[in-house]
Amino acid sequence: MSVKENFEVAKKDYEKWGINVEAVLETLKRVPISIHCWQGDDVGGFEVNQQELSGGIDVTGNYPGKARTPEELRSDLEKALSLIPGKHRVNLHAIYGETNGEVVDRDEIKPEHFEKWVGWAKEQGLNGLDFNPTLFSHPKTDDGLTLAHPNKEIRDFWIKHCIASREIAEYFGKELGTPALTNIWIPDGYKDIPSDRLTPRQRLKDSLDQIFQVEIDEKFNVDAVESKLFGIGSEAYVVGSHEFYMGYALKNNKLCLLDTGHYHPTEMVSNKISAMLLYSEKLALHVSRPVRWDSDHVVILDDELREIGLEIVRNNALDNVMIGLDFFDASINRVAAWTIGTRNMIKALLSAMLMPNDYLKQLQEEGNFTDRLALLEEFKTYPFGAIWDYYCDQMGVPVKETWLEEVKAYEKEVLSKRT
Ligand code: RNT
Ligand code: ZN
Repeated sequence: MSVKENFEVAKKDYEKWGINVEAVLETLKRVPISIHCWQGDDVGGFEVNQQELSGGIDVTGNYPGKARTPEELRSDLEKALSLIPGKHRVNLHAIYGETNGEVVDRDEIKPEHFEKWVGWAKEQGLNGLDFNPTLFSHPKTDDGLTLAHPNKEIRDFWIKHCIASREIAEYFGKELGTPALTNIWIPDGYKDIPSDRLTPRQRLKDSLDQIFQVEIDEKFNVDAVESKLFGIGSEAYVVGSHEFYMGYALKNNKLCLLDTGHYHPTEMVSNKISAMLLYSEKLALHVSRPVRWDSDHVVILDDELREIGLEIVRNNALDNVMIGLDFFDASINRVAAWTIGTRNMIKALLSAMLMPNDYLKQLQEEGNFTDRLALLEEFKTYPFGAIWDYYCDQMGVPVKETWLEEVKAYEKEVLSKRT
């Protein structure tokens, strides 16, 4: 049977439950995922004085073919984008600017260093660009502290960097007609039990206040702050914890960015979305996959990803949750990593849209937990794959695993020639 024939049969199963499959696919088309550029080169960036990755994050593996230049990174992104259905965004970090061989320190970065990215985004018809100041992999982060540093000069340097970053994002927003999300994540913390948890947090709060004092129209830039539980070298204490940023964001009208790898192992981001959206119109995600000490494995279609999809979809929050990805794996083909993770994110949304969500809510309200559990389980084996395949086909991207052949060909022709 063809993709279309399979679809027609599968569609009937969903229609029995009042699910309008065609309408679902129309909605799905309009959901942008912000794809992180840093999977393509192991969070290296293109600074002239490139520093080793730091900040308590790590990339393991040495799969050949990582992008060495902005051109290579854009070409790899284009390949991945051609294998992912829909119109998406690209998320840049400050270290991905292009300075023409000139040394430009982080406090001096300007929109002009990102002109090529903007030109490329237009040419590719991207949904938009997002941005992140880079407060790691720099001599001024050597002791693991940035915006909470005891030394004012160091704090001021990073404050300047964050303001410069927001201005670059503003430029993206103006050029591309969609606000860029600027997400601040800092590594600040301590390896061992602190003797003062408060003072660094007071300093971080003050630094953020200074950064956000510079007003930027929300039509062009929206700010987010990302918390973390621990990192390598900050095992005992992280200044920017969840409570810290949740309080800060709510009080100052900023977005909380929840990274799914930044919580205790049994603490789920899916459970936080409905709670946070009661108090904040919007929130942002870094969808990732924690595995033991690492928070950044490639996203797979696991229970938590599906649950995140459900929470966004059944609460009508597609316009309220800015979905971004954050993983980096250097042990597999990097274009494949992007493709796998992003396709999975979209699959999770689609599978959530193909559930009788209103009826399931009603069953819960009526206390009919038997029917609820039975249906939730039966829907797991509904012919979701046939709908997904048809969607890919309609969107002009490879169906099923055929995308892998394209990645292999690209590896042979392009990636394997890089040394
Ligand atoms: C680190 C944070 C942060 C980074 C990126 C590169 O734990 O998740 O978002 O992964 O900024
Ligand atoms: Zn993150």
